[in-house]
Amino acid sequence: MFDTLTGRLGSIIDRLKGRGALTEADVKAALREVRIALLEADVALPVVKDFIAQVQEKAIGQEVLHSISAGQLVVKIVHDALVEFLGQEVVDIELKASPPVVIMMVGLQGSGKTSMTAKLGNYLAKKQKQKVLLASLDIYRPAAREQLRTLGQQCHIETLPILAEEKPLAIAERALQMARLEGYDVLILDTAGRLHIDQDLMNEVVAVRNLAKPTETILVADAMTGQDAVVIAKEFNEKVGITSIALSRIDGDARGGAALSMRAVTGKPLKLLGTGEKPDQLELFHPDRIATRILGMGDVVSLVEKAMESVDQAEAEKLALQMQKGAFTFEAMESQLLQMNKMGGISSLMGMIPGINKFQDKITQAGVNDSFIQRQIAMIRSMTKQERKDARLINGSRKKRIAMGSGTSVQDVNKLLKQHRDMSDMMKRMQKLGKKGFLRQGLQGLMPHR
Ligand SMILES: Nc1nc2c(ncn2[C@@H]2O[C@H](COP(=O)(O)OP(=O)(O)O)[C@@H](O)[C@H]2O)c(=O)[nH]1
Ligand SMILES: [Mg+2]
Repeated sequence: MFDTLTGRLGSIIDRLKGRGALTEADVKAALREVRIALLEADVALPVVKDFIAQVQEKAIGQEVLHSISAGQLVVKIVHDALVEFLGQEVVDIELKASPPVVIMMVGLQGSGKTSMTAKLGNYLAKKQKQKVLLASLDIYRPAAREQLRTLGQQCHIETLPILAEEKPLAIAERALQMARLEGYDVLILDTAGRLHIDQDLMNEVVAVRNLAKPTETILVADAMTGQDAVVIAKEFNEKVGITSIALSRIDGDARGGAALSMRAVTGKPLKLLGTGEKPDQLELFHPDRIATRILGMGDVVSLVEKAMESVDQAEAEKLALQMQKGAFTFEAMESQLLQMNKMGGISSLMGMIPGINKFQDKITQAGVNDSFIQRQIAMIRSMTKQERKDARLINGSRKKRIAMGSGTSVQDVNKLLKQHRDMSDMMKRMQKLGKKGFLRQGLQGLMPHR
């Protein structure tokens, strides 16, 4: 799946060859391609719009490193946004409840529920060492229950014995009893589906839910589902309340849009992927792997990551060298500020520093935020070469000029100068601490004191 998306994004790389910061025009042009690619991949329109808006916000103004192209950077940004959209991390099937933990599979007919029931049962039994019971509540489709029994037998998982003429609720009741009496850890209920969403189906599923009180209600959907994905996901989530999503048939030629749409519309995590008809053809959902698969450009993404790392390292070493000479110039200060920006700005840096939460209020009070950093960079850029090397040159009229040039005030320039003094004092003290200590203190040194 995801082939068209991959092709589209490839052409973006070729076209965007610029250096420097990404301009709005660059980003807009690239995002037009991304938009078409997502629509071609069957991602629902409202989801596409949201996604594009998010990427745009992140991309504009990003600095392009020398060792990569603007196109490569855009791919990396799109990749990261995809990961965020798909849900950052792997979420396990929830088993924290008193046994038997009930898992209910819901979805349209033919979506792959019965197969997914067997796959999940097999996974929980083999990988998580759970004692699993499977039960089919599908009395409508001929031989639906036998289908589950056969699949169960293939992987040596117990299924509820089949009784003729039994209604779904009664089957659920009996399954619960058997699971309790015989000490099963997990009971998976495979419900019936209809070709289209209808009220009877929903009522039945809701009744089963109320009786069995599942810990997980997993919506199973065919990965080939196109624009319908949004309707299906919304409907099941609103009427039944789902806890997670499983996609079947990702081995087919599905374009993958359903994954993005369903996750975005429900906010519920994707957890399982069916990769074939057999009970062991199951993958846990890894957002980063899928994002990379969508882009088909894992190599580009890791290239950009490496480039970012090495540039940071080169910059840090250059700074350290300047520090050793005892000179903390505005150039050094600027490059430190730029690095902060590159790492996602002050807010994301804060998120990465353990224990920083305590100081969050103070930092906000002091007016330290991303636009504060931007203003500082602007002021430094309005200085002459000499001024950047020697702060003592900056007198009253120069301050006025710098303020004018950067769209700030003389007061702002004074603050910057004070901060630069504080930082260079600190840098001198810090030389003794070594590089690690320097980096840590260096960040703190950016905050205005008092
Ligand atoms: N290739 C492939 N076929 C699948 C997958 N999941 C289910 N199927 C097939 O799709 C058909 C319908 O699946 P089933 O589990 O019976 O759907 P249900 O009606 O929702 O229970 C069956 O022929 C399955 O073998 C999958 O991940 N890959
Ligand atoms: Mg079925």
